[in-house]
Amino acid sequence: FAGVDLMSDNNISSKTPWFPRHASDLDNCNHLMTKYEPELDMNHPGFADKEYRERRKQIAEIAFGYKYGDPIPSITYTESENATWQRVFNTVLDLMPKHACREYKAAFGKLQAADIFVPHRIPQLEDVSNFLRKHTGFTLRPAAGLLTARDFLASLAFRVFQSTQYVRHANSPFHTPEPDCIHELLGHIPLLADPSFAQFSQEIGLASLGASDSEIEKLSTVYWFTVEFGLCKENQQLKAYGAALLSSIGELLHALSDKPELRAFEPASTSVQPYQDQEYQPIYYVAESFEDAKEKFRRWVSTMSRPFEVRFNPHTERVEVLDSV
Ligand code: NLE
Ligand code: FE2
Repeated sequence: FAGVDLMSDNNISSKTPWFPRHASDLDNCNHLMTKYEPELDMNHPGFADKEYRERRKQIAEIAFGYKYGDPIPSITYTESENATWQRVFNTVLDLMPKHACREYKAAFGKLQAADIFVPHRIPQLEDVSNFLRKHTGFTLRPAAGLLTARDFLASLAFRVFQSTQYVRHANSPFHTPEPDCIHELLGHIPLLADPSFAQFSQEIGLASLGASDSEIEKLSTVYWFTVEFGLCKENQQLKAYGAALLSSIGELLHALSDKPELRAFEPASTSVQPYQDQEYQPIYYVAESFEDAKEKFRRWVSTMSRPFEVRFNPHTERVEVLDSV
């Protein structure tokens, strides 16, 4: 049928980096980048806070112990953690009507209606995962911290989003360089409930499977400037859809001010733009729409060098490898 052959495993060259073939293989995709660990980074607001570091360790253990199919253990958040959430949540409520893209606002409303997004308590990942499953088939896995790009992107191929569960330090509620559950929840979750955006996220993931290190670098740069820091147009107006903008009032206002440089999203150039992850971005990329971003992304991905194609079979949660034709 149509010149497509399922390849046997032997046909993948021995030079192809290992990649997960089934959602349960993601149990092996939890390698951490160590650069932001509060233990190791002197600039981290939690560096000198022993209690905070203990709490982080305790919550990280949940992620390390997690296996495919387990329900995500719930966490009893402290009063102070819930208060941090509430501070950020209220800024999102204020800014979202004017500055967030329409898909974000629609999903945010559904999360409120489902009683998952409320001001006074941090949502539990298990409830969020069940919500997403109903809307786009995405589910969550707990992650202990910032993962390597290869592991993180691979999970997206299975419509699995690796989510941290700890909370940012109470001293830096409005901007943190590392992901935390407030960023995941207020930044990523609403759009993962949007079908078009979910598809875009999965396609970045599929493109990453078995890719070379330099291709992973390009794909994670595209991810950075779209899923994390993307701006889009809506009736000639600029709106935010990037998760790191929507979870940080500080950076959102910066992005929409006249300070940064704005460029049109064009995967070939966006994917090689160097970036830093400590301060606000000096450059943002503007997409015409999710559909347009997807189209451009597809065209660009087809120029990548991988000698095979992949497709995800949702019935078996398996990635099938196809000989490219
Ligand atoms: N800067 C974001 C925030 O403060 O919510 C987190 C970025 C994670 C890549
Ligand atoms: Fe993120």
